[in-house]
Amino acid sequence: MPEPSEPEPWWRRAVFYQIYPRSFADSGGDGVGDLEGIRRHLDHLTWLGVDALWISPIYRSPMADFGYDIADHCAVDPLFGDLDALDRLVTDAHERGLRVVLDWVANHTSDRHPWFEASRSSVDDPHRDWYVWRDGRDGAPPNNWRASFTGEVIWPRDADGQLRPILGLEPRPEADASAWRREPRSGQWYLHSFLPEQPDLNWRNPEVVRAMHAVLRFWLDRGVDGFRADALAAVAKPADLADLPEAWAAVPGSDLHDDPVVHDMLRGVRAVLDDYPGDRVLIGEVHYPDLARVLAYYGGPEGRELDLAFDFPPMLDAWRADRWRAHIDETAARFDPVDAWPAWVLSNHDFPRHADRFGSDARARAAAVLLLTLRGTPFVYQGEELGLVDAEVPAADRLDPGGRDGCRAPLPWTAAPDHGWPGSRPWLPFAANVDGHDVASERRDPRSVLHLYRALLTARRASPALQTGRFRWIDAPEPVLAYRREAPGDERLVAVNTGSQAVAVAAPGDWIVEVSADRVGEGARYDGTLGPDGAVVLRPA
Ligand code: TEU
Repeated sequence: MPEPSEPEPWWRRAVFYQIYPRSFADSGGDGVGDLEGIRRHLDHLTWLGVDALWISPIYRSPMADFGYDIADHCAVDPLFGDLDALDRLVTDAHERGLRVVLDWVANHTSDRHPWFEASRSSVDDPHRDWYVWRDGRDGAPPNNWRASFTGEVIWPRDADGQLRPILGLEPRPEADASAWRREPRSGQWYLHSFLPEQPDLNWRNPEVVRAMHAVLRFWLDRGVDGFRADALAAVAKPADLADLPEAWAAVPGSDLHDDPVVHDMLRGVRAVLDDYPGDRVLIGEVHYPDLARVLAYYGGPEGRELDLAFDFPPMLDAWRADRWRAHIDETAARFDPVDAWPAWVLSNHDFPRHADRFGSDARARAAAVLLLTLRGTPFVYQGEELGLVDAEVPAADRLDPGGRDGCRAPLPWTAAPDHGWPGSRPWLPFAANVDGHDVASERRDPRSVLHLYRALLTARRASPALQTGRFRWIDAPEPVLAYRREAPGDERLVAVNTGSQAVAVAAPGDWIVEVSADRVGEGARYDGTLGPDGAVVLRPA
């Protein structure tokens, strides 16, 4: 633990809100969200009570992967606005006390990035070695690695009681699943862990390191508060690029690599951030099923690396108390001894929303109580505060090569037919449960999911115990997760019923219901019973 006199870095107390900019708010009437749209809706975010925004990529991009394919790291795509719009957004957010974190895609660029256009132009080009080029094997790709997005998403299954070891994509037999593409001019192949339009950078080349540090400084100089580093497992490819074992043949290599090269890379990035005042944060997407490997990305004796890494295994698991208890225990057992701080997340722009996965509005409410009261930094994905499920996108209308359109539906601001998206029809349909789940309607209804999130965020902000306090389980029957959060002079008790029967949960002492998932009984004494899918935050009477 830090010395008591040492202030906790801001990001330990913060609640982050992920903005997927295409789908947040549109100021231009073209059906795609933009930076000015975000700026105009900052009041929604301060009213809600979040502390920091992570904005998915806003850089110049041909949009093969909707912005995760960057063609110019230091320009805003015209769809989203321009640098002035970004500056205005950062300034206005800061004036409201909101921090702004940008996405940083390290593993690859767009194939239309000038670096790659130079690299592919000739084997002698100075940029050739900025990317990963190899000769083929008798006309076949250099190794057996597969790219992401070549088939259907595999889900962790409930029935076998185990989290699937890897979440990946099932190859379609007819698809070109290889992570390599042959460039006719030289006859060599380039590596693309994701789409062919996303060639992988070679992080062993010091010029790539220097160029990327300059990119980070460009944004840090403009006042951004840090970065969310994309797809770090993909960066960690072994130097020999050897075949993967046959058992992994169907899994994208980007979900498997774990080479130390990524740790050098992250220590370098950390040094860049540490040149700037104010605890600039580095959040990593380290998509491994194994927490021990994720923890290594916080750094070690050779230096600090990430501040936060998403804790994905619970996100991809079922809504069951025993599973969540095991994940929470494992996270504490690994992270607490080395004072690493977890980042909890239920939904993001890559996976079906948890209101869908967990199967009901009531469960999504209970899950919100859990998310916002665990020890660690929570991330809220835009729209989960409305209780949105995914949009139903007919096969013929699908846009995303990874099949992820559903969770990227535009945020509904009003109950009007255009839901606050005037002008052209939004780029994707609205969520299947949009009726009654828009911001304006939910703001009028104190029992809405939106007001539940606000109440939880208000309670959290007022309670040192909920923000950074100790975590201790209390006895409760099996379908219930019950725990104390404790800081000097402050404590809370949380109980979350993952089952659909009412259950008695004794709380030792005398407690008042501060927040209740269904908003019933708040302010009253806790009576010792949780309803079906019930969840409460209790404060001492
Ligand atoms: O996702 C990368 C990632 O974590 C993969 O493991 C991915 O979830 C897996 O292959 C299953 O599809 C990041 C971004 O979040 C995603 O939107 C981008 O498409 C991807 O990187 C490429 O930049």
